[in-house]
Amino acid sequence: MTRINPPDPLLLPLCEGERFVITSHLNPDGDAVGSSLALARLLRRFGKVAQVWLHDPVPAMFRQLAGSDRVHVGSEAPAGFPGNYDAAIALECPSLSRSGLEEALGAIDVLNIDHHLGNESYGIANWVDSSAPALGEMIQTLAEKLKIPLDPDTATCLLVALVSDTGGFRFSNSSDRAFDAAAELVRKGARPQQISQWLYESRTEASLRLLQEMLGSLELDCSGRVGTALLTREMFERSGATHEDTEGLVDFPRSIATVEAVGLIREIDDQGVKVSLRSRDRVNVEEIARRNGGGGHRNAAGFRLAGSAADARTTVVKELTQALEKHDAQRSSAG
Ligand SMILES: [Mn+2]
Repeated sequence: MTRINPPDPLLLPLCEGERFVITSHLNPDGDAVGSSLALARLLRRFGKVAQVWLHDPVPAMFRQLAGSDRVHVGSEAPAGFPGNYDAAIALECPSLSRSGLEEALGAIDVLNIDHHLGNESYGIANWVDSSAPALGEMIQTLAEKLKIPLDPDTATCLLVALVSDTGGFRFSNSSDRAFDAAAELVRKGARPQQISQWLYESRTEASLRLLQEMLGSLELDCSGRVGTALLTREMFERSGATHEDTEGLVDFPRSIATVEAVGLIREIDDQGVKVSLRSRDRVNVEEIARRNGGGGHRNAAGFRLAGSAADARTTVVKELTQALEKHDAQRSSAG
């Protein structure tokens, strides 16, 4: 069920507090980075002190965003934390552990803003709206509510959030609400062409070389409905690619017309692999990931497996084929 709460529970702590730490989840994506930077800018405009603190670095494609160079990165707290701060604001963290900073944040009041299903309402104030197309859209609503005007840099951060989470307005969350929000951000000075370039045309050469290697390993099973591919350590060596260069590679197998579920298997070390799963439609890959000790969303999830990449591929093909068969059975029984 969709829970829609107004931002009201947050207004009092936001107005009363003077100094805030803003954080988001591990491996921050465009929504996490864009929303954090935008909220920091808005709070400063509102006369507050705001420091963004992320466990993991801001990915290169978002480093053009205003304020990204002022993000405090790592598990060590920024100077003066927690004593000099009134509260922390967690964005996009269904549980506080998703921030990677759970222990440190235990020392301070936390305000929780999220749009994920299953948010654990761990804050002293919680605003969770699972119908929001991106967390950025909720920050935009908050700005309106607090009557803080959007400058072009803040609008740009928020449009990055929205474009990222909707996959460039292609995913099912590309609602009228998403387009309304985007129109307002463009009116406030955000430039979609610039953002597209950062998000979709800023790959490194090594990333494309790695893609070439990965595509060489592509296999289709289950009448072309299951696609699997490998990223071995040799591929990283040959292409000169790093972890950051793998961003978005898993989407390529899914772009084949017949493919409904994808498993990308990346060698971590001699001991094991990391599996990234993607699916279309109602095929639930989160179930598979959870059963294997991982997690994620219905259409995007991941987990780790011990053993070789070849063994992992056999397991992944079997799991995805079973998930598709289950999906087929549900569809036929639903008529
Ligand atoms: Mn999001």
